[in-house]
Amino acid sequence: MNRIESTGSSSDLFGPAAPGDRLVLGPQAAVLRGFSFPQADALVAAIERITLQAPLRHLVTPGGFRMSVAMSNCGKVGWVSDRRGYRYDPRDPDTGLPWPQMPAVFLQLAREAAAALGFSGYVPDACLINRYIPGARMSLHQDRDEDDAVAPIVSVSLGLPARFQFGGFARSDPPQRCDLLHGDVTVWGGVDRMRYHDVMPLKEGEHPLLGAQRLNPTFRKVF
Ligand code: MD3
Ligand code: FE
Repeated sequence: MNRIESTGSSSDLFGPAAPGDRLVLGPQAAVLRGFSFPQADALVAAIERITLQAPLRHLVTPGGFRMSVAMSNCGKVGWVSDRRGYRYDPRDPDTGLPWPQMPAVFLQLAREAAAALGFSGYVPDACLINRYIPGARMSLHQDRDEDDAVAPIVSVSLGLPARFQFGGFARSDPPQRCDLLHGDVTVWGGVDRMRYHDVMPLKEGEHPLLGAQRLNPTFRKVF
């Protein structure tokens, strides 16, 4: 098995994306290639169930822009945005209902991926589910709405590939790039937790399991 242990000294990291590869992005951040591939069908089925109760929707930023990524959540709290700001909310503002429970297959995968980077006993409170269609993007940001700034964010890529860029701790730090493929899991914790990152506009395509979309459940320890 080909294990990439690059520390990312060049600005573009396109390691061969074979299942089992580990693309090292920082001391406490890596892409685990194909880590969720065995569970992909179960993950997609769980997302379908969750989004029946809590439909994917385009949130509005505090600045008044409609996000191109559609979002939903499961877990104790969910990430939401509106004109008042960003926050974690125990209820879905669209329905007034609690968010759907985090499925066991989500918890297990997040725990195993976090453990692979040395974060043992990871129990996320929230899972933000992102859906990209061609053209959708996520602009440069840090994830700083969680009280726990050390516990990792674990992110699963399903469906069409996405060009992901991750920078440093200042907005202007030059980013490195990598493509996130179906089945890949990324883990970002500790010293890498506050890196700036963005996702380039999704390219057109047709994925055998998911069609013209990318689904990206991202696990967070909020409290
Ligand atoms: C680096 N999602 O939901 S996943 C997000 O692919 C988000 O949809 C992207 O950024 C997506 O906030 C990126 C990879 C990822 C997730 C969280 C991170 C990278 C991260 C947190 C800190 C640094
Ligand atoms: Fe993010």
